[in-house]
Amino acid sequence: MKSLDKKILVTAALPYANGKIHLGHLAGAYLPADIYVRYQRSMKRDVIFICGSDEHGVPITITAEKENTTPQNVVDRVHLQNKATFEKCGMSFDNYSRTSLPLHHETAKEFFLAFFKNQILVEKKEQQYFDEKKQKFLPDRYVEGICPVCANPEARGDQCEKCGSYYNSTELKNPKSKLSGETPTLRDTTHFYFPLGNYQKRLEEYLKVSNEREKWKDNVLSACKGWFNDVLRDRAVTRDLDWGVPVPLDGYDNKVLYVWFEAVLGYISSTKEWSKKVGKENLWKEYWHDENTKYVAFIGKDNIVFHCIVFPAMLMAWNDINETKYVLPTNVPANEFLNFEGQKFSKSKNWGIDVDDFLSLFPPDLLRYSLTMNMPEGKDADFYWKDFQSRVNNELADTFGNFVNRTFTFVFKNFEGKVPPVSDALSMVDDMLVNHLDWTTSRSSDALEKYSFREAASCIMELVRVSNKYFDSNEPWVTVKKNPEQCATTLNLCLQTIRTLSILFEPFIPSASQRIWKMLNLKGTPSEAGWESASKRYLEVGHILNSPEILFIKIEDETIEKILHRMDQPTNDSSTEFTPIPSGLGVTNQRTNELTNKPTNLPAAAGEKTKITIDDFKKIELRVAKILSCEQIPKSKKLLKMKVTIGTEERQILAGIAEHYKPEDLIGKTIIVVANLEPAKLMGNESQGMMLAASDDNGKLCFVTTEKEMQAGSVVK
Ligand code: B3M
Ligand code: ZN
Repeated sequence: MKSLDKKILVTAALPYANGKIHLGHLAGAYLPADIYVRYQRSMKRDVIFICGSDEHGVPITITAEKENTTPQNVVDRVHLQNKATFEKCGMSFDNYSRTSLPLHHETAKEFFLAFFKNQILVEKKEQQYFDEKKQKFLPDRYVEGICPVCANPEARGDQCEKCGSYYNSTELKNPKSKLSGETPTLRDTTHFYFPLGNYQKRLEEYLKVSNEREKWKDNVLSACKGWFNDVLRDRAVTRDLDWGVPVPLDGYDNKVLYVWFEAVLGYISSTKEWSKKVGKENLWKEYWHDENTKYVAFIGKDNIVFHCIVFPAMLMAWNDINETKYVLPTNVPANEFLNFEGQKFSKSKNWGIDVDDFLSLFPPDLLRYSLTMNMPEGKDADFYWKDFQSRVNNELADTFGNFVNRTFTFVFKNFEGKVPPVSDALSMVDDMLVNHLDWTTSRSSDALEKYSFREAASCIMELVRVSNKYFDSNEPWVTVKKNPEQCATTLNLCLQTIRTLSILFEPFIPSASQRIWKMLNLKGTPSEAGWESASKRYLEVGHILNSPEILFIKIEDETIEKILHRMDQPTNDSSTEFTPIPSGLGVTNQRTNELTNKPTNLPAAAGEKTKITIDDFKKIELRVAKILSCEQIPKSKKLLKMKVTIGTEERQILAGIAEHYKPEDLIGKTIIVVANLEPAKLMGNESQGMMLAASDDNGKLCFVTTEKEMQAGSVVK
């Protein structure tokens, strides 16, 4: 283990605030980044961990259009949702910012203007697809068509997901507007371009030198080589859109900076925000403007070109024209993809599981551990529920949990719950265990320094296996009578090993580690004790322990079978099964007449029902609620069961909207509920309230929400 004085800046890709974080995102960028940062903190190094929501770009405006709301509403909701998800799974960001903040806009504009004034950018007149019906330009994903390279019929305007090629949307065959479905026309427009080619030589040199200083991952190097095989083309840094960072020049209304141009600068603005929050406004400069800073950017493989080529080139361009220089990434340890049960995660195909849903079933440590052991470090990997179950049961519960539990149980039974004395003369077997503590600490450290997270975790789990063998071969249940001194030594060393494991496992399974720390009755946290103290035998003889608790509960076959069974269920269910709808006041399910396009589901006239007084109305307690979790009720095609918070308490509410919403699309949503309705039982489940909804022209039930984000529990009147 070498000491390191320099500052460490760690960033993790800013997820788009248009959808939930799934297991693939976690395994690709966030989990490795978090493990790395936690390890560096345990090494007592000066490290900061920066992330935030990427709140601009076409994916977000498209989501807003789909949801018939504004991009701001989408990002407000998803930002909070993703931030909460990350917290739940233990991501220890120092700052989680948002690119819609003025601070970020200023940062992005500053870069753009510096490039513009120094004539780095090139303005080009060009033709761009335009939707005549909607009177809008169609940048990026707003156009779909046939891929010019592989003929994929569903290629997007800027990139083909099938073959990975990037191209100009005018190269697409049979283009269609995503807004209207019509064939777009071509219109003149102007855009600013960043001349990436001018930096190609220096970029190649930068990668070569960086890789010599600290080995870069082969998958990253080969992706970059692929880019360098061609001459790097100029890249447009503006778009005809009204959502994003406005181009800060007169006469460029309705143009914004291209999301990738400004999103990478989000790392800088998020660090600035962190500086402000900790009350040291200039602190961010000590990380970004010090050439000795070690800057590690964690990303998934689809972001490689932006982080290894585009972003460094932008920083080079800035550094060429400014006194204050930015540090370039020291390493970009991108992971490959994680697939789910043999297929790509896909929102549109409803394939995969997001982190929130996962955490409603299992605790975060189980997820963190299984994803680490199966991390797509060098090549794609697959998440299988059965693998997950066997890792949890065999490794966490039967191996690790068992070692901790048998040691504590034995110490409580035979040594009054105190750390037993250790003999001065250790046996060879004792020595081997003690040496293994040292060896594991330094080997896992080496693995983490080179971003080999699987190797590090496997090496620590190997120590658990060695410790279990040590316990078995020493037979303390025999020596307790025949050789009490030896028995005490065995248990002392087992407890010391548990302390070691608590420190070494902390970056991977922080909450289990902290619970062990508490069982050991130690002050502070494993990380505060520090990695370098891990192999030291710091538990004092006679130290009083806390009683043991079960660390990991095994996952039953039945639980996994149920999950697998649910995955097999078709999502589009055309059955006519009717379940009473405990949601929606006066809602019918009549369909629209598609020929006349007239809404046919409205009641004849409003106010037909018996008049009620304001006092009657006041009897109904309407509250703003937030959906915390949501699932389909087995065997029911219509009913969804959700847990909502109404501020002061959580309620279970059943709603007959399964044909209109997927459970995962409802989590995090703000709804209105009748909070004082008599509880009712539907298909064996209690519903403690009713959700308000209305039918649209097509008979689709839409839940009622508030115009702006509000606190759960607010009274609706
Ligand atoms: N938002 C793409 C993604 O979520 C993009 C990353 C930005 S990193 C500056 O994968
Ligand atoms: Zn293609």
